[in-house]
Amino acid sequence: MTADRGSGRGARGLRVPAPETFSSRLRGEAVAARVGVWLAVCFGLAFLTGLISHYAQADHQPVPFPTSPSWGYRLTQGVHVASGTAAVPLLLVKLWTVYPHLFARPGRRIGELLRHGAERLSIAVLVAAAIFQLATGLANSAQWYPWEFSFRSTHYALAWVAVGALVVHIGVKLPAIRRGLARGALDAPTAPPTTPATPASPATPARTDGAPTRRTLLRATWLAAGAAVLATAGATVPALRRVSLLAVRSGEGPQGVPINKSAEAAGVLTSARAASYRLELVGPSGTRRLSRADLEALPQHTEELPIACVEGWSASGGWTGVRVRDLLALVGAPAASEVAVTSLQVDGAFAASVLPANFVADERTLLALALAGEPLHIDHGYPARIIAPNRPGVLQTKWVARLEVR
Ligand SMILES: Nc1nc2c(c(=O)[nH]1)N[C@H]1C(S)=C(S)[C@@H](COP(=O)(O)O)O[C@H]1N2
Ligand SMILES: [Mo]
Repeated sequence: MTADRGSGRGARGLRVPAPETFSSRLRGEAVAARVGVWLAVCFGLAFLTGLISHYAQADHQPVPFPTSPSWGYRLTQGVHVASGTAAVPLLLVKLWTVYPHLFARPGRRIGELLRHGAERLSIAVLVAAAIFQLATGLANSAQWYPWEFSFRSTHYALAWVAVGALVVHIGVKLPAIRRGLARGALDAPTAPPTTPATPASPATPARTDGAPTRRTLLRATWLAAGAAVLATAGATVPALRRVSLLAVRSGEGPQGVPINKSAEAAGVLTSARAASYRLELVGPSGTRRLSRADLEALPQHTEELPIACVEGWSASGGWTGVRVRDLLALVGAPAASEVAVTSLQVDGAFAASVLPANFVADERTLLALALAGEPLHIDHGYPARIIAPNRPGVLQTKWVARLEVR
């Protein structure tokens, strides 16, 4: 390494650090590879469960999303948010471990410059997409939307970018990953990232003073990731509720189920309580209008089903109401019909949804009138709401005004 490449002066005489300036022996391939493996696991899990969630909300499903198990979406979305949360401390440690590479200068040869530039660009895409995914996902689970774009489509598109860049990155770094994971790499004295690891020599201990070792750094990293998951997982795992200080939604809420949007926020306080409320049923044999008393007079069924919000929280409840398929029979429609659901809520992205035919045919799909043995709380969708098994929370439409067979 020549002196002029080791460090240099920028255009304005600013001293630009060289990778060698960063002397912490904690950095290097051993830590980067180990943290990287877990980052890849987290991003892989988040990607797969994200695809499931996206498909469950898609308008056109070539293969219908299944209604069983009823807790399936609750599980996959819980894993989605937990893996994304765990990835936050992992990504921070990983970036700290490798950022001195930012200051590496390539040689002057055109081939070297091009290779260096291409590698830099792919890393920039990966890091930007990863930070974007974690930041928007975290903000979303905290119900904070400081942006104008559509969360779902943007988070979905960038997921492909992040995973694509990740696959390229793993491919390019495979030799470094192998070296980093090799036995002894953790204890090697210092493994300058750009040269092959020097074999660990027992005569040269990694630790010369009271400074933390790589093992300590890794342990702290796993602890931080675990703590991040525990601090939020209570939003879906009842047993963890008391340790989940950061969980956005706990078990609180009327009738034991949290609330995302109140009747007041949805602007339905008056319409939902109006004595003139009628559920409009539209089917092949015409239109019927049913009051809440009419609905209560129909055969009632109780199902234990979760509300599983895309934001990661979920809660199970005992819902009582009329089977949607029984309602369709009143207007001459077969049980396996697609149904458009409209809320009393006048606007808002969740004011309408579609029940696919297999969901309508499932006898657990209810127009719920009661929760936990009491009439629905107005914030849970009084006078009537949709509750179906294995369905994303956003589609469990509250304050239902109309069911139309398509
Ligand atoms: N009309 C209407 N229905 C809605 C919503 C809404 O904003 N408006 N929010 C949905 C979302 S995002 C979730 S997670 C569930 C929450 O139901 P809960 O408040 O009864 O727990 O309702 C769904 N139904
Ligand atoms: Mo939700």
